[in-house]
Amino acid sequence: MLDAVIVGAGFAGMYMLHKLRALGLTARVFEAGTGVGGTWYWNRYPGARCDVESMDYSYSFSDELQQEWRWTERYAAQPEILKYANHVADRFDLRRDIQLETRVTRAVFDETTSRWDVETDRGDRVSARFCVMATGCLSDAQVPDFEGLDSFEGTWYHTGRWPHQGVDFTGRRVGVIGTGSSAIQSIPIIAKQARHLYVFQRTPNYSMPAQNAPLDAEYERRVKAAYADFRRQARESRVGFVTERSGDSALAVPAAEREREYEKRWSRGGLGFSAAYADLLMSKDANDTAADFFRAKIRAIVRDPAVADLLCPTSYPLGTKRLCVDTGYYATFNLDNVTLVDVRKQPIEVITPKGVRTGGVEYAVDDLVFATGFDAMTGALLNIDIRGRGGRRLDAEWAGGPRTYLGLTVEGFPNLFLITGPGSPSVLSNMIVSIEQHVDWIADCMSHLRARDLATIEATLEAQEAWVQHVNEVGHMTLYPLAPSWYMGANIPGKPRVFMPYIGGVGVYRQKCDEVAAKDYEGFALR
Ligand code: N01
Repeated sequence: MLDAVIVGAGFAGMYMLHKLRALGLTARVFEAGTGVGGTWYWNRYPGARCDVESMDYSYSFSDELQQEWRWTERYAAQPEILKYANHVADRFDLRRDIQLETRVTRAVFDETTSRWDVETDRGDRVSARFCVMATGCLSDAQVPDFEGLDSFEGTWYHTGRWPHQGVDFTGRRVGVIGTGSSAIQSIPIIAKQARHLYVFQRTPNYSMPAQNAPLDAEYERRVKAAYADFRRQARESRVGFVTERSGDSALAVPAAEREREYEKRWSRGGLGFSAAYADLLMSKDANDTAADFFRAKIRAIVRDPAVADLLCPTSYPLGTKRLCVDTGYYATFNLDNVTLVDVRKQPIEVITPKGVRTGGVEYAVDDLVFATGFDAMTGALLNIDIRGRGGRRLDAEWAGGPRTYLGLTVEGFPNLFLITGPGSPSVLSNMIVSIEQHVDWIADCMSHLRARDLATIEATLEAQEAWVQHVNEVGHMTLYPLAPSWYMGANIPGKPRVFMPYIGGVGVYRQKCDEVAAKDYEGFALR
């Protein structure tokens, strides 16, 4: 009889476990992988690197941890982040409550006991008062249903399920399908190894140079000397890290000044570009100024004008699909051994035993890399058969898109918590900041129930409907819905088109969650 089951041992599940132990609660974590680390355990593709800076993308809950850990680069690479996750697991003795290689398949709320009955693919059956989904927003890797893939005689990979021993593409002909963040990071490295690389692009992306570098020791010292304040500012910020944010309209400044601002941000690198002007994600005209700047950059880097043209995004505003961050991406298309294949006009027809056919042409490859993304935000949750009161099924409740209260809870599913669920800032933020906020809130909520001797907490339908509407309204005040992005569910055939994350900002959202708790969990039924 456990107090809590936690699904997933990524950054969310590990911190949740640590926090529950501190409350004196018993918990078991089930994790499908052979190790901890979540995203950073699975995504081992060449070039995998965080696009939030190391000093920001790390836990803040332990000052000893944040003081003692030393990042080597401005943007940490996947192996280093995975090492950090393992360090945390050891340092806080988490492993004894983490059961690896175990996938949760079913979670059913029993109304007679007010407990969750949880089943796994290993035959475990456990009963817990609380069920916490720390399943990740981008963990359900997707390989499109291409005809002929079974017949392919080479080897194929998905970036999000990369072999642990790595892959050496030296001397091989490789095809990469997709040009999102994962592709954009891996393509420059694969191109250096491969005899020939074919990049199959359906939609070009806007990508910023990372301008990665060894971590500046003086910067590290300054941050560590005032880490508490640094973290506070991140928590109060819009996106979970502090970036120079302008309050001006892009259209209110002279073109030359705007150019200088964009140029400054381009040289600085990273995700801060969209904060250059207050209306870049609100006004199409403002956005066009930034998109034009990007297209000019692409044309200046890529020598072949026809290739440059293909690489220039034109069909959606900058930033409305996740902005990418790269090292040498566009310049890779100047290499003789790299060919960009447009699969927009002529989609991939079939995977043949020898390669990929599109537009009547067969591109022969030895290896295929699917950088085709994830069933984001809802995929991993709905892969579990989750049933609430009266046998209500989560997949049926969400048939028209996810519906949550605060992105944390679902009406009809008492004592079920989602960490960084749809309807919370999650993927629009520094994930670790959002994870810590949710874990702290959930732990406080559990303490509250204990102190008041209450069995369950459940969102009311009224509060949930109002929240869903609010999330939608603010989403639709922005340009985001103009892009067929995974934020909108548009990358998965048949998935409802709903803007899933909450764009109100990390600081504002935290305040709302705190207010709800302070008002005796307003919008919830406590029983
Ligand atoms: O996946 P994606 P990702 N035929 O969905 C293409 C985070 N992340 O793994 O745009 C041809 O972005 C698809 O084309 P289109 C980050 O939040 C972070 O790259 O749908 N192409 C697209 O180009 C990111 O946004 C980091 O037309 C097909 C690509 O596959 C998120 O994870 C690094 C296709 C999928 O791109 C997901 O990124 C990596 C088809 N049938 C990831 N189906 C960092 O921190 C799909 N595509 C740096």
